[in-house]
Amino acid sequence: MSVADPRPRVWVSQPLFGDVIARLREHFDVRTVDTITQHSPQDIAQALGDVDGALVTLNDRIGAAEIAGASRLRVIANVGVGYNNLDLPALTQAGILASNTPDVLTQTTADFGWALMMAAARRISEAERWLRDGHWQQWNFETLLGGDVHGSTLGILGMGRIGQAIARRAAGFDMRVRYHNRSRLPVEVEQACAAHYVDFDTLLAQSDHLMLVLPYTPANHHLIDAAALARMPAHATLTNIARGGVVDEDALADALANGRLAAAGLDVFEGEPAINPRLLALRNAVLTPHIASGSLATRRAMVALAVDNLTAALGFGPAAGKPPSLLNPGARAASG
Ligand code: 8YV
Repeated sequence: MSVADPRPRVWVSQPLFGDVIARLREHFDVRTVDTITQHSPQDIAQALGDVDGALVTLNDRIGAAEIAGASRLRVIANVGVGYNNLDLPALTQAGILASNTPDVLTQTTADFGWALMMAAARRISEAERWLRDGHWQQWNFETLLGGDVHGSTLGILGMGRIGQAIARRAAGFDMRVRYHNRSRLPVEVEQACAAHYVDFDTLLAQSDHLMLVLPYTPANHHLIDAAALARMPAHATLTNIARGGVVDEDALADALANGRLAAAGLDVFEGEPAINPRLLALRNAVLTPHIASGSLATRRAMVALAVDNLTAALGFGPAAGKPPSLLNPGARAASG
């Protein structure tokens, strides 16, 4: 008969770098899953039912129903800087700590946003498909002409860490940078990014290349709708590395199909991994499978930070009691 492990129990919802996750075994009884799984709400509720902590990803939605029976649960460590998969007020009210993984992915994600914008503006995916499909019979001066990135105006919607990292890249391309954010940044930060604050409508109207980097909340669901797209110049591109729900994809497909917008670079989709078929059919949409933070080093660093958060929240490791990126310190008060 095996003796039950008396240590705190943690659940790791997806297979993530095994050697990084192994660090959890120093302190905890760790439950893992073998294959990438789209857990049902019931499965999540069951998995959380008898653990002290969980390490989850954006595919795992955790709200009041999932934690209702989780009497031991003290922490949810999310792998990702975005945490719209978590119902933070519900977790806080239940006294459950939540954490995310900021900073470690900032530069990698900014690199990718830049690449996607460049690919959309310069028609890179479209050109490669065209070439592979055997259309290149003769060099032609007017083949696949795109829009310029250098010297143009970059608009950034959402000027957090990643937005600022993108703005700094623009200096090397002699771009003007405009941004809109919930709140205006301190002047020193604006100067460091050479970015000018404008209102939302001005951002839409002035951006040759608009980049979405804002956190997804119910308030900005379909913020980029038909009316917003109609305010953008027809030669503009739209790049989304935030969350798919920020954009009304049917309105975007209309704009791309009828020449109201030059191109889009999309790494995130409202129903991902399902993709709006209209977007799939458009030659001027560059589509990637939510990989903006996906360099090997960064994805490992994200999991490592989530491990640190989980370990510290449960009172172990060098930062015991002080998770490095806690989202809801108020949960402590709620749990008394
Ligand atoms: C992650 C992301 O890959 O950090 C985020 O918010 O969208 C991506 O970088 C994803 O969240 C992994 O769960």
